[in-house]
Amino acid sequence: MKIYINGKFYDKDNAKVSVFDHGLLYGDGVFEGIRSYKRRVFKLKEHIDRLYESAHSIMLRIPMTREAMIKEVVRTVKTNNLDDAYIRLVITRGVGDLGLDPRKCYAGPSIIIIADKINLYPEATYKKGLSIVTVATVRNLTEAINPQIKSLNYLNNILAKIEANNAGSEEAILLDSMGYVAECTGDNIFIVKSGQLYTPPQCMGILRGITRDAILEVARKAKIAVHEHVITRHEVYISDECFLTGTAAELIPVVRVDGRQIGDAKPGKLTLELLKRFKDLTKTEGVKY
Ligand code: PXG
Repeated sequence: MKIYINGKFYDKDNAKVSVFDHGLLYGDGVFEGIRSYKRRVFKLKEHIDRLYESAHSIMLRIPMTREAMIKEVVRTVKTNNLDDAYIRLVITRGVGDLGLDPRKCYAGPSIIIIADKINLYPEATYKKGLSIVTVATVRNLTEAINPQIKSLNYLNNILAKIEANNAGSEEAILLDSMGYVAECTGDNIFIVKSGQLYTPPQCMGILRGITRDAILEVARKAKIAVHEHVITRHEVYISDECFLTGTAAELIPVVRVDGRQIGDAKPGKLTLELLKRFKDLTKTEGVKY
């Protein structure tokens, strides 16, 4: 495995950053998780745009154009000779001192690209569906750390994941401070009711997932009515189908929420239809290498 750090490739054992890097000291930085399918990097431009928007929001200037970054991502998957890959792109504030002042990170950002494989859940879970729980940890407040910023500080999500794990579950639903459904720890959430698709809107304090947008895109093309609308837990409980979307998990059915059975406790018909259409999209969309 060859890992890209600031323009050079290193073996896994030698791919290192300083203990003074503010990405490590403070979680000061941004990242993206990207997938490639059959030598096509899926929605690469969208991921790079989101990365630069996250960076802009935290006033981290990435010392490379978006076009050059796209080339470096492609160069990294090519170098690793992977047909299907999970790509982790990490930009940290870089090396500073032990104070948190980002102005003192004189060396500038560290750019890291890792291309590897990832299997978030075993195949059986995709067939059976997930059982998930709502957790007490509220999603980060938009006015504090906007969930749209895909920052290196993921403690909000990790705490929710720990709560879910403690309750014997693989995934958590986080609510916003008003009690509405926001999203999961690394995925967006969808429900189906009477043949129509619902997902919380971007303004709800969620990460606007690229897989979420791709599902909305294929659903609209399939003439399925889609609503970006606030959702309560009650609406999740009485939904016909439920599923989660994310780059790592792709599209995973949910069959139980807080002990309530969803539909007939099997991956739903529309869920499986959308999964098929999503898979088809991954075959045709993306930057080739
Ligand atoms: N919400 C949050 C909070 C996320 O972190 C998504 C939604 C889905 O977004 P995309 O663009 O991937 O459709 C994410 C994705 C993991 C993992 O291991 C997930 C993410 C990042 C890193 C790891 O599941 N983020």
